Amino acid sequence: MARSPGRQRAARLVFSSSIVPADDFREDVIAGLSLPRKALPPKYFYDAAGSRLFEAICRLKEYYPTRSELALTRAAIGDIARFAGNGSTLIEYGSGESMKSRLLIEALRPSAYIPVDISADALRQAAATLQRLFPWLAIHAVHGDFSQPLKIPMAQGRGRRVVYFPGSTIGNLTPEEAHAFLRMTRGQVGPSGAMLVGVDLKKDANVLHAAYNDAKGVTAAFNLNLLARINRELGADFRLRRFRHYAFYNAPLGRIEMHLVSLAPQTVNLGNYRYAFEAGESIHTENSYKYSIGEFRALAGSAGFRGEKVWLDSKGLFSLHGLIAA
Ligand code: SAH
Ligand code: AVI
Repeated sequence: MARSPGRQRAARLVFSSSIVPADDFREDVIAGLSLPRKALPPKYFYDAAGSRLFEAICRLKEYYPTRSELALTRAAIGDIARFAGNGSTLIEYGSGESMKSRLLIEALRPSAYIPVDISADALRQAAATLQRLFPWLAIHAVHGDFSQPLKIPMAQGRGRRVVYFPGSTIGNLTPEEAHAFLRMTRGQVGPSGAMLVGVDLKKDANVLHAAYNDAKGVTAAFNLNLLARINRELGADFRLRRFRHYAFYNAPLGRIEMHLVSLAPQTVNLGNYRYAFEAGESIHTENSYKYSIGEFRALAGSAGFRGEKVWLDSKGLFSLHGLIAA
């Protein structure tokens, strides 16, 4: 007897969380603000408000990475699907709204799709939308943090394992962290596995500067939301008007740096902790590394992958690397 569509959906979408809502956020904020050069981990941008702001960034005219990666994926989807293999188990890290994944799911018809994201709200919404769009697809959404060793529920899937990591989220890791992450995924996909990684390319610093300093101030709001989140969740008393978004391309290190700069001498309280800021002192909130094709292939090679394919958009702004286990 045929199952009702409602029951079918319920059976095919599983949500699990490997994040213990512990004091990690508080501890990381205290540790970061206690450094001689204050810094906060970018993974904390993504509460519900931060995920919405990031989605707004993706639609800005200055923010070319999303448009470029979508265009190159559409243009090369047949080749990308052949590379990854039909019926694979598709694991996506930092899946967010799973926009690009839709193209892959249509073309690959994976045996299971396992999106992993630290933002529970974005993940739930994306998984529900995908389940409506692809009722045949087994989805196991994992609320998790990929900067730590993570167990992925592979049992649902069959076929080759393919890790998808679009958006150049790998650029938000230091090269050392990216190396550790690639080693972890190499272990997860095994000797016959593959990986598809979206990587933003080095380019004219003016183009980069505009992408992280948009005219509407959405990137500034995304950056400042980190302080708003610390106020909301940890009861700190950051005065947002006393900090300004600052982003620039650090050419020697090949990365965009985002900072929040204190506009005046001030102190900020978080529980029993008190942090003094000088005028002009900054909190370093994000790096976004840009890699040439050769640089990224060397990094992937050092972690046990071989660069087999690379696809570019027509303007040569963004790359998608097809890696296979070496
Ligand atoms: N893949 C999407 C979204 C990129 S934004 C795209 O290409 O447009 C980065 C995504 O990674 C966000 O959804 C964010 O919540 C998630 N993320 C950032 N750090 C993370 C971490 N440490 N663990 C898991 N997810 C993380
Ligand atoms: C998610 N990540 C790749 C974005 C980037 O471009 O580094 C985050 C972002 N930060 C500012 N704008 C977008």
